[in-house]
Amino acid sequence: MKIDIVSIFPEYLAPLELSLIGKAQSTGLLAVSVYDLRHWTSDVHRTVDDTPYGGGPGMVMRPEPWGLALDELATPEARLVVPSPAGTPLSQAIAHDLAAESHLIFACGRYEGIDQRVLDHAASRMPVSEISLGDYVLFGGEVAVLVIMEAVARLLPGVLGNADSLVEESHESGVLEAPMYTKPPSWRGLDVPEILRSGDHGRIAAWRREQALSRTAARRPDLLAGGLPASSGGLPASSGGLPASPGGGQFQVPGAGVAE
Ligand code: JD8
Repeated sequence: MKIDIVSIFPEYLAPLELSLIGKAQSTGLLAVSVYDLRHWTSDVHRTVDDTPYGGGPGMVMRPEPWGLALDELATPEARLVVPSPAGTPLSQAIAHDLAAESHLIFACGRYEGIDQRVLDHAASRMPVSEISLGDYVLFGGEVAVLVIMEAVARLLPGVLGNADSLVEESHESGVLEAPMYTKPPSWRGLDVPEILRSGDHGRIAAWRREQALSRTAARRPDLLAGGLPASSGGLPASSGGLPASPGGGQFQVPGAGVAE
């Protein structure tokens, strides 16, 4: 996958050289290039912002440098990704969609944002995705690009050590993960649940499913609003639970009331 990132703070993206994304670059799974937007300015002050039309606080990023940058970086396969608090909330499904692309161009905004005509013009020659990390306000798009890159890169074949771990995880299976434990069996008076040391994989799987569902019901009932995700394997027999309801609809989670 080819990744181009344009920012007025290119050093903010240095963490992409580290760890698994750094390794994915060295093995050729990822080709990441980071550019300074000021490269596409021509005035002595290398100006990238100006006052907003219609008044109001702050500054807006000028269209000209962005237009020249995208003229140079665009390819027939490219998708433009613009982090924005007004974007579509990032999800595992969106991460999968982006992971299926061959070329992503990330535009990191700052100030009050990027002149809207940059996105409108780009949309005339490539798909454009405005994506938000969530309902809180950041200084700019750089940290959002780090998050999106991590969520996407780990879905690329060969990036994760064992792709198996992708299957069980939260948001991939539609329910939150069960609690995890490792050695020692007892720590500061806290013991690992006996069942996990029983070796009875059937009971362990049922326990983990029950833990995942009760956690999800308690912390993220919104994830269960459409019924139990098929991948959750339904409720364990011990909870007298119903099988996963393919089309969603009625189901019962211990103590969680009936979800409409
Ligand atoms: C891009 C400029 C700052 C935002 C005035 C503060 C994403 N989930 C998210 N929250 N905030 C952002 C985000 C913020 C950005 C830019 C993304 C470019 N800003 C602006 C509007 C209010 N300042 C984000 N993804």
